[in-house]
Amino acid sequence: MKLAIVVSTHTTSFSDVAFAGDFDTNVAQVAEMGYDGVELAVRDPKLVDGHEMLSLLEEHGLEIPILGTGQAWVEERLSLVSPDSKTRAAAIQRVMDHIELAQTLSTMVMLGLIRGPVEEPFTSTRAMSLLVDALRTCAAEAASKGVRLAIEPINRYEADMIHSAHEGLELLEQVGHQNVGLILDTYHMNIEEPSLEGSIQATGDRLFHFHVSDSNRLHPGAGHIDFESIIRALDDTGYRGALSGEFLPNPDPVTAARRCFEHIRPLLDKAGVRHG
Ligand code: LER
Ligand code: MN
Repeated sequence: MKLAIVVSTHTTSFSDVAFAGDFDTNVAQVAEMGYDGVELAVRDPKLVDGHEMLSLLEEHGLEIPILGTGQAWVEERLSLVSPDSKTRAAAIQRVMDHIELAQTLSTMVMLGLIRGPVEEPFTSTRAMSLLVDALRTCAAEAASKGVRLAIEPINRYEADMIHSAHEGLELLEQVGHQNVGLILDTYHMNIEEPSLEGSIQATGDRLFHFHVSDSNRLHPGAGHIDFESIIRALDDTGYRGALSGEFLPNPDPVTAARRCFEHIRPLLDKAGVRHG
């Protein structure tokens, strides 16, 4: 397992990203701290030159486990289940753009907040059916480009649909494409899952990516989540992907990132699961 951290490619009002200022400076700092990779939070892939991005990150020895899409919802209100058909089409097109960038960067695309809320006059049944259709369209396009998609269950206070691993797995069944899996995030899991370790086991090989954040949305080590036990569960289930730090930038981005690294990295070493 490798240790990564979320970095926004552009400035953003998205609050759960530790690094959202100048991209080159942030990437240099993250590499200097010893991280293995950066999860790129990208509002609009058209603003990113994939080849330049690859050479910059290669210079720093950083990998890209996945591309985040949530800013397209937070900043532009693009939603895969909007009652407005033009907005839905724009959201699907945006995911297609992320898929194209992911192909250049040889990485995955995550689908969290861009799924969108259930808005009037739609019912949750109608929104779920649109979500399944949209995900099938995106999954087929991603499969043709050799890209995997990862859906993130998000807690009930931040999202209307797909709160738990169980609901995520049911959605995967409906979508019916093997290149679609789940991201689990310890912050959301702490709110929604009966057992964090049990849900990791239940997700098994459909677990494509993993977010680490403590129970209070601060860096790992600032709350009461037992990351040693989580890492053991990930290892037991055969997970070999990355752990990405996604937390509030408190007391400041660099201190929060350093504390995450100091908390998680020794646990990966202790468990003998770090492959850097
Ligand atoms: C995004 O990965 C996430 O976890 C959500 O809480 C959006 O902030
Ligand atoms: Mn997350």
